[in-house]
Amino acid sequence: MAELRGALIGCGFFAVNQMHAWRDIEGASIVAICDRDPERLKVVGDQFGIARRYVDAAALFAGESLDFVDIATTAPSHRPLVEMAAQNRVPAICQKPFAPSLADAKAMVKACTDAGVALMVHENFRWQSPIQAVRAVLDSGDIGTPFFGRISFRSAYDVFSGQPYLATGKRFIIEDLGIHSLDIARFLLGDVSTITTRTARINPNIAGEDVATMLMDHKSGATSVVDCSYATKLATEPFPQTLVEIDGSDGTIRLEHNYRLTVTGRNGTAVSDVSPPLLPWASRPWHNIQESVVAIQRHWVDCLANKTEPATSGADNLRTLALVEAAYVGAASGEPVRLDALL
Ligand code: NAD
Ligand code: 89Y
Repeated sequence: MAELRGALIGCGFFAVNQMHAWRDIEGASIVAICDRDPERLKVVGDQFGIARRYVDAAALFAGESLDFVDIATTAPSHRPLVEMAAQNRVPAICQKPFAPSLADAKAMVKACTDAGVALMVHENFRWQSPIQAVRAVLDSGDIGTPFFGRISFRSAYDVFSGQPYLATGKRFIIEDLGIHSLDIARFLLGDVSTITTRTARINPNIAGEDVATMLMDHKSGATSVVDCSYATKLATEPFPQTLVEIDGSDGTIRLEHNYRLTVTGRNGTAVSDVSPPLLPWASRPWHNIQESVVAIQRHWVDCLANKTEPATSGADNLRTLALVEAAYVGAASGEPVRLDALL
């Protein structure tokens, strides 16, 4: 198969990981980049040796013949950029959060469906190797049918120095980080019928909530708790580890600090180390996330080659984004929110 020609739009904080990952992946390469900030364009262009540079996305689409575009900007620009990709018949990857509202996200899915182009949300946390290890245990049947789950992310890591916009939005942790935890809950326990949410803001220097606790009824009958916090000071800072507890009819799964996986099943208890590899360009503690970027982008190339729908397609991600919307509605009202009414 000829190498796929991709372009990256948005050369900011996280895009550097995506550029490193593209260099690791066979079958695709980034031939052009775009950022409305000339400084960011120069930094990333020089770092990765990309000569074809654009400050305007419309000019990028007009000037390049592309097999896909990788949109790594923040949420406000996602809808216009995805719609521009659809108009130009170019398959698109879009960073999370998919859109500022579910209505925007639905319009983006429709635009790509109508244009007949693939759309994948860069929802990478489910691609982390420790989370994939938990999924593999569930698939093995060793713990039987899951009836309870807890997906937990508690930290006091300073995310604001790298991503200052996170401190200024009315919405913070559910939209930024909890969105990943909610997606992991769907990945492990299936779709959700009802969510009940409580939030708090502990850090006085930010605008949004930095603590959220969500109780969910899954359509399978399982119950889960998704809890996340950026106000939790621990003896050992676990960022960016997601901890998982699953109880099943025949056993349990525990993914604990330092990627220790304990499975108690029909055949007794097994403990293993499911630490992600430290890729040559990666740096701790981000290596867990960085490895998942390679995995999701490789999946995208496979999907384009085989004409299959990505696991985190735009259509799939509507269900994760609906959980985010429902969580904010429920946090404001104090009431449980049914998901079917939103989708
Ligand atoms: P950033 O602000 O550092 O970078 C965004 C870049 O996009 C900026 O350089 C900006 O100039 C550019 N840009 C914005 N609108 C544009 C437009 N219309 N055309 C061209 N360029 C445009 O942001 P970031 O921290 O890199 O975050 C980007 C996205 O990645 C966010 O949605 C964030 O939530 C997400 N993110 C994802 C993960 C993950 O693990 N999946 C981790 C961190 C951030
Ligand atoms: O933006 C967030 C994400 O997606 O992963 C971690 C993060 O960078 C900060 O919460």
